[in-house]
Amino acid sequence: MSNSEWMRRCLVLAAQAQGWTSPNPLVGAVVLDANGKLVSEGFHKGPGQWHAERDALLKVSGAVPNGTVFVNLEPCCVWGRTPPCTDIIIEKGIRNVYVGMLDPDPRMAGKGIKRLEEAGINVQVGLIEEECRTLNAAYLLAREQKRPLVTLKVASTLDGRVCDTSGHSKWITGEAARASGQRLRAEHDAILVGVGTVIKDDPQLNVRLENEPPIRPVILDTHLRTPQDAKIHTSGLKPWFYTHHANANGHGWDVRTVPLDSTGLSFQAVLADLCSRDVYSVLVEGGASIASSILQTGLVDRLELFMAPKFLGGGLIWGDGLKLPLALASQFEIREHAILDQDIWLRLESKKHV
Ligand code: AOF
Ligand code: ZN
Repeated sequence: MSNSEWMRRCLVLAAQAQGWTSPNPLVGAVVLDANGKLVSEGFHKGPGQWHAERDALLKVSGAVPNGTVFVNLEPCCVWGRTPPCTDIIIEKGIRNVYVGMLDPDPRMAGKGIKRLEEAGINVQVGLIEEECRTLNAAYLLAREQKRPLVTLKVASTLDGRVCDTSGHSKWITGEAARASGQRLRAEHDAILVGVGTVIKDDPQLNVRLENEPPIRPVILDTHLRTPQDAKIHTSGLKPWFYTHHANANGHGWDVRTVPLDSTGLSFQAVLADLCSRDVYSVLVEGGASIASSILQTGLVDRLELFMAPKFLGGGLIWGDGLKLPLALASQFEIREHAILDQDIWLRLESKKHV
């Protein structure tokens, strides 16, 4: 296998913990012996658990003299919840370390590399770096821009309708598309909807797959209109509310006040607050109006579009009212696509990112 292929293997290993590691990054590691033969693999499973390099190296009894380690993120060099990975790499007699990308965490940011080099290890930084950045896009945004990754999920008809003229939106897409929606929830730290969706659909906003990480419901509720008996209060993690209502703590709910801007509650302020609470990825679901106001902010990093081969000719259109000139209209690039039963699935990414 080539060096790039070993690094790609690290990404595959790391991705197994998708949804479980936040606020930590997704990291995988591969260990080769002096002859280039695979001796061990590992990955980081979540906060407090071994980092990828330690997970892989602890599976090897004894040293790996002149061995090689591949890891998609710079090894850490300080004590956090676990000991520094640079220590075990040095102790095990490793000679070469291939690092996918530097860790923007200020405690590392090149210091991990320096520590290894001072110990006489050959270190190469930057291998399939774009792919490494994409896997950890949420971690990187949080560290570098102090905001979570924002994914907008939309289920629509061919003509972009998210409900019919009577407001009915329940069965736009089929079973397979809905299952993908559940998977998306499992991969994000929080799910965000507007109060309109809570009142209209009374959703549970939880993950209904087995052995999947929980998701934090976040409700944008300017006037605190969420009903006391809404299902989100009981279906999983305690919801977090953002409001501009004066009497924010009247119900004993978890409510924070944010300022208003031209689109309603300041989405920027909500994102900054979520990031400070270790929410590094947000799935925005539900509500044609929330889709419009969030697109307006230009802060959508990913778009997950599920389109049913149905035509309504009436009903709400997502993003309606934005009225962008054509020059500003193409903000996204298609990254992945598939047909799920009868529905079209597109994963798009903002051109501004990765
Ligand atoms: C690595 N390999 O697998 C991970 C790294 O306090 P802790 O132990 O949870 O450490 C968290 C920090 O360690 C995190 O912010 C990031 O800088 C680094 N994570 N580093 O070499 C890993 N998970
Ligand atoms: Zn580490």
